[in-house]
Amino acid sequence: MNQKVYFAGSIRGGRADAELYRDLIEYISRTDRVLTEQVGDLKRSILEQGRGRDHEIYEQDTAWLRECDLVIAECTHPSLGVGYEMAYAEKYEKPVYIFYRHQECELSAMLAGDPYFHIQSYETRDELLRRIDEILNR
Ligand code: 6IA
Repeated sequence: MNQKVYFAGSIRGGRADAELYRDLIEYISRTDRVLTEQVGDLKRSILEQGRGRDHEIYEQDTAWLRECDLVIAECTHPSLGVGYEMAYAEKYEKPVYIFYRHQECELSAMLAGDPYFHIQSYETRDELLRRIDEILNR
């Protein structure tokens, strides 16, 4: 309850799962606080932002990674930014929960091979929501 959750999902890596990210952020927010709501923002386009805000985004996101209680990442769609965030969270010893749909992707060995991460594959959205409930002690 009321934990600060850093939710990570692909932005420039591809927005095919953006609706799923939005739904997960909404689901987590029922009891806890998601710091990174923009990851599920369907109204903003990755084309809109240009490169001018990149440093600001980096500073804000790394500050949130240091501040959060735990990290939840959906990694089915590969993203350089999400990979960086996973390593950054490990450096600051944050618990990191990584989800992916094994039928659609082969998770990078740099995540799958790192025993620090809690990695779970899933097939259905209900299964994913149940696992999130467990993580959040609901
Ligand atoms: O390499 P990627 O862009 O796929 O990296 C995605 C990850 O980096 C996400 O988990 C975010 O936490 C972070 N990130 C990347 N771009 C942004 C961003 N852009 N705002 C905040 N965090 C970001 C502006 C908003 C965008 C929806 C237009």
